[in-house]
Amino acid sequence: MDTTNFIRMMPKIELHAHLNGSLCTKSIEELCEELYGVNSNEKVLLSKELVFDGGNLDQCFLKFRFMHELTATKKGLQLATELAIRDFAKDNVIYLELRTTPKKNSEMSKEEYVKNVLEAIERTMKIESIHVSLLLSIDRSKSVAEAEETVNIALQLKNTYKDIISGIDFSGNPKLGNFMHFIPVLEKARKNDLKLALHCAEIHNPAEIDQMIKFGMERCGHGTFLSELQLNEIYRRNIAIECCLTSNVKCSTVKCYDDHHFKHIFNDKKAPVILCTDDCGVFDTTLSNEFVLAKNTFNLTKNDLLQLSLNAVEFAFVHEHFKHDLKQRIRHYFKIQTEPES
Ligand code: 6MZ
Repeated sequence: MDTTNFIRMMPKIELHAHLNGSLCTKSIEELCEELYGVNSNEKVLLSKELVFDGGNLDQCFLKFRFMHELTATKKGLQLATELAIRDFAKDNVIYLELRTTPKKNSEMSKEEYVKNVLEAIERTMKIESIHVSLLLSIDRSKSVAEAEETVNIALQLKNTYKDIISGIDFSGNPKLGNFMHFIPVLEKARKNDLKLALHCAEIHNPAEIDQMIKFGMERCGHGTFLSELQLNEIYRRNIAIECCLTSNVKCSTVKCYDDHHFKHIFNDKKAPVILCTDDCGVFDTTLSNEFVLAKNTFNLTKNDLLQLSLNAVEFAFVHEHFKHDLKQRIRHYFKIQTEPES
């Protein structure tokens, strides 16, 4: 089996995927057809709307407006959730942590938004062989009151959906909002057993990065601009770094793949690394593609691929017994695929 196929068939773990960024062109077309009944010419135009060919973070954030329109109805949101999960399952992702920002609109309150996503997750898990957890995202460009509402919804629904709701993500345009203002809300989440995945060091902002590391988190999203001192602290605190190669290069926070911080952090064992897609629809990628990219750019061995997969399990927001199952499935795949056929 060649490496690309080996990676494609490999049971994978995705821990950093924004729902509205994870709709591929085909899913967007299916959504548009279902919601508006658009014809094929219109579909081509819509696909062009979706994919982000490259630019800066601000330009990338404009893309989400289009997806947010599509998921502003119960029908659109549920279908989008199903389609996103289906695509990860097709790529042999066996455990997915999806994250999304609860949004209020004329049809739904924020709580109803979350309930619709949860319903779609439960339904899709019965059809696809994938386990899905949900992180609720705090958008740092919005108010602290909105963040508080999001944490309260997570806490309220956690009892009913205890195997699905697992934590809080802190995301949104990193140039906006002040992290310090969100500390009391994030502290409340942590005190109530919600795990934290914070977008940290996606841009060069040393003071904020120090504040975030000091506050603590289970996983650091991106970690692009961590200094050596900050990396040492990340290591000491056993925080994993979610590396999103295509996302960083397309948003120009990293110049090219060869220069990606993955190389230093993974090769020099600076901190546990996890490979993730971020927004596989917007960046036109898959988790398999990210693994192939990493393997080819950084000359990874099969052992490295195994290590990256096991890192992801170790830092997943799930119970120990489920981690054990996931690790067994991954190890089994590597064992049977690397042994010579009899
Ligand atoms: C920070 C990002 C992001 O929540 O509507 N999001 N936040 N950095 C990134 N790097 C490119 N990519 C996506 O999914 C889309 C939302 O996720 C966050 C942004 O807040 C974006 O609006 P949901 O499902």
